[in-house]
Amino acid sequence: MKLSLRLLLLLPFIFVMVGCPGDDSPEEVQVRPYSEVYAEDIGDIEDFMDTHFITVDADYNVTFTKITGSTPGAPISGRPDLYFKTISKDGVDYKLYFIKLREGLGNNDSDPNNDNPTKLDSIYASYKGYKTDLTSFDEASTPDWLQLDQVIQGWKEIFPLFKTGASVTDNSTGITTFSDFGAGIMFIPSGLAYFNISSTSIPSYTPIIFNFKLMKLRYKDHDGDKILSKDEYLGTGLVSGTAIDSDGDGKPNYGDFDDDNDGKLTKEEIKKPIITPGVHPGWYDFASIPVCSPGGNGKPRHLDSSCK
Ligand SMILES: [Ca+2]
Ligand SMILES: [Ca+2]
Ligand SMILES: [Ca+2]
Repeated sequence: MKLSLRLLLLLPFIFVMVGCPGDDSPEEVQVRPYSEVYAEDIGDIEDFMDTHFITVDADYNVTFTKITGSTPGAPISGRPDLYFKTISKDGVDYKLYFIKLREGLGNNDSDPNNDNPTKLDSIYASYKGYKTDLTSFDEASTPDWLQLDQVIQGWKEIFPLFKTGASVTDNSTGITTFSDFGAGIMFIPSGLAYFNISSTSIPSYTPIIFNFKLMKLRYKDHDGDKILSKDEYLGTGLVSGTAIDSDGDGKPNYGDFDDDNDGKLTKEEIKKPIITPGVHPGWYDFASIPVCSPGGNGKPRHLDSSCK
């Protein structure tokens, strides 16, 4: 758990400092160009997918095997459940490949809008990470809670495409059994992972592979205004999008205590909970927050600075 969290935290430094032989002063090592590294990474990933196959057991545990004369198999690159998502970042259009072994059926509360995490939320997931030589650098064989706003970008992009499952806890043993969870594999170029950051288990500029299972999620409320961050970030319930900054002060709504900059805190502008049965119990239903009327501009009252 501790190792997993430490590995997945992406530290925002740009230069690594190394000692120079015969000189006590550190030397700055220039970071390699993103496009140059990506060309190598995607070559490694696509070569891996052409030369390996996977086997998946009944509980969605994955084994990777190199295709040889004695271990024949259908390459990953030909699988019908292989997809990719394009991520434009640092001047590179990254191809982020993933396999949907099972999208996940969601929890069993009949609400389809609370089964996918967003890139801001907490997930309860098991996973195993590999380099393309199939050495494993990290594993959580039983699920851990992880915060998607604090992990590598590859995870932020892929987990929202999957759904959680259902869980049942045996009260006598305390053992929880999961079913119908999302399960997949992602192939991450280093520019969407650790890039120039080097650790003992992952050298800099290393593309990495994870297989994973998404068991549960917790939607977060970063600014404590009782509107879930996913609704403040996206507004429309989509799984990808741009952070909304209603008052244009540089703080996105999910981290702004006063979204319309009218001097009243968002949580005070919405006086009382508006709860639709079955929809995020205990939280405001974003779609039901009233507009200011008469005289308002049709926006929810906490986003309408003319609403006093
Ligand atoms: Ca909030
Ligand atoms: Ca703002
Ligand atoms: Ca306000």
